[in-house]
Amino acid sequence: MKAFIFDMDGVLVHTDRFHYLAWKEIADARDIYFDERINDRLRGLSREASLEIVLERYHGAPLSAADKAALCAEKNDICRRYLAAMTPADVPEGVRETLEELCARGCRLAVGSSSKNTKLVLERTGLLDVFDAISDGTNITRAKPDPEVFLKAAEFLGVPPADCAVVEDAEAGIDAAKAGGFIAIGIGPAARYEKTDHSIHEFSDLLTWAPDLT
Ligand code: GL1
Ligand code: MG
Repeated sequence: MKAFIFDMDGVLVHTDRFHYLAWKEIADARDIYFDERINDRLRGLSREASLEIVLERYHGAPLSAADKAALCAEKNDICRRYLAAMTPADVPEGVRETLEELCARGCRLAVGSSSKNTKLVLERTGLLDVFDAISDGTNITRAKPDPEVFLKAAEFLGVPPADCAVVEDAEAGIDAAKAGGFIAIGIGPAARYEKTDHSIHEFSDLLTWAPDLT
């Protein structure tokens, strides 16, 4: 293992809460039933794919592509207000220290996130400089469970997928990692998923998997 590729939302930072609140506001305003269980199905999916799941409970007039684009834009505006208010204090304990230790051991580090707000979040939380490469929703055409976002991250790092571990909290992300030929490490909900190669409970547990390449 020479490199680690991290999903962002739900792994590096708990922005999943902000995505939930934004979708909840969109849904409530239109009498669409939405709860945390439905929200769990959105993990790792693109904004557009998430909307389709939210709309499963929509019973109003048919929506055009332009209506759906407007809903996605409105959700993003709400969400970005939360994301823009983030600070380094929003990085869970142990995350920054673990990333720095992986760096010190000579491991290459990348982010692989479907989010188009990846750079905003990493800037606000002071994590941007820790990574050698960022692959996100702005450089892909197919979101997870397609492996494109991780394959691009590996390409940016110059490390073959078989030598990279992907760290994910979402089943869609574990599926993407396996489809791309990566080692899949699951945390949170993905730690209980049968396709996960290794499960961790704390972010710092990664140090037990990380080689010292120095
Ligand atoms: C999109 C979705 C989010 C989440 C991220 C991936 O982010 O909207 O709910 O699934 O992808 O973690 P964004 O809207 O920031 O592009
Ligand atoms: Mg995630």
